[in-house]
Amino acid sequence: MKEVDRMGWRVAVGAIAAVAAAQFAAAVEPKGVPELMTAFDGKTKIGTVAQWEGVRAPELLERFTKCEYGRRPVDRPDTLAFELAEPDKLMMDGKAIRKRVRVSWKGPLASQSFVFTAFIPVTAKERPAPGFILICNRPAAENIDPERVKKSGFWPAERIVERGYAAIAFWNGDVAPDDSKGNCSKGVHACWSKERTAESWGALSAWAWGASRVMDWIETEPLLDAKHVAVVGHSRGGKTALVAGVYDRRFAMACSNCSGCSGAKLNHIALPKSESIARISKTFPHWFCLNYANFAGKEFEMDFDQHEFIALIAPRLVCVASATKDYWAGQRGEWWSAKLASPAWELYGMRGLVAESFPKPDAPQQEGCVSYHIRTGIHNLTPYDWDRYMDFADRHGWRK
Ligand code: GTR
Repeated sequence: MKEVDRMGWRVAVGAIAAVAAAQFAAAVEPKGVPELMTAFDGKTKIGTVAQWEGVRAPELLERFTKCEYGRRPVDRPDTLAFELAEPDKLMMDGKAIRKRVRVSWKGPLASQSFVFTAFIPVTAKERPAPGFILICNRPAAENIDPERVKKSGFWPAERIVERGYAAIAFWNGDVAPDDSKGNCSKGVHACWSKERTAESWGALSAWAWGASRVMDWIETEPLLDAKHVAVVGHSRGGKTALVAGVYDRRFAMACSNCSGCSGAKLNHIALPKSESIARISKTFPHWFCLNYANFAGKEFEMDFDQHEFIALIAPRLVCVASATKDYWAGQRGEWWSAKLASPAWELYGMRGLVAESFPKPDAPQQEGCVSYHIRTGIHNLTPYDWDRYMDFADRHGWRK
């Protein structure tokens, strides 16, 4: 390599590293963020729970439904049914009862079913157990093995049970395929419609709908404490966990791990290394309603943003988590959403994210009703993250 080329190469590498470092280390501030507590009419200020629940939350929910995640044709179908897919089994050295449940439904156009797994601590016989539902977006056989031959840090079921929580999981692809070319024409989408309109529900909404059907079963299961159930997901699953928490108020907590763009990440912040709406709506058009693509390149012009989506979960609990090397998810944007959502909790006399600034790695901010942590490492869901989610539930008395 000629000396001049080598220098050019060094300059280029240096420039890339500098952008990444600046994005993470420097205090990049959001700009022009839509005001959570001002209604879309630009005049009405929201200062009470009644105004929030009567005016602002409904108009925000409608905005996110119409413009981002799409409209569901149905909530709980009348035809919904549960049956044991296998007899119950004592597992994990006698510490957990395993249940395998098939949930089925019939829509106007087709029928469908899927099986999920629940490991319930045996102590639940004395007192119903709180639980965590994982929306698993990684290969099921390796990550949510019901036989526990394959064990993965993505779903440390033994650890979850040991800490007194039920570990429940299903595979997102069993509800609707994660297929960018499929145009939402299979799985649960196909049970209700053959056509996809601008506002039709995308895959994120469909997967979250699946989590709600698991919740329907939990409400029938005496070993489980349906009032203390969290929904957890990573990456596309982390976006889905927020959708589940927003659209189904039975979830007492939503844990959004490394969810990034169209999940926890704020759009009104310049993080050039992170995913954009243009990119996500092109690569994964099936995750959203078709209207979402209209916002490509318009991040700073939008009159709604993801902090407002998180706020819709108030006054329930939310966990947002990032990883130090996960620039694609835009860590500071994830933190800012958690921070800027917090006034919604304050209306209820509670606290949201109690933190003045972006934390150091591995120093969780868990004092209020919104938890944030950034773990050292890459884009992943790990036992460290799970422990923080369970710490937060413990803190809020879930195992009292
Ligand atoms: C990426 C996508 C992200 C994130 C991730 C995942 O390719 O750009 O938005 O969701 O996939 O789900 O693993």
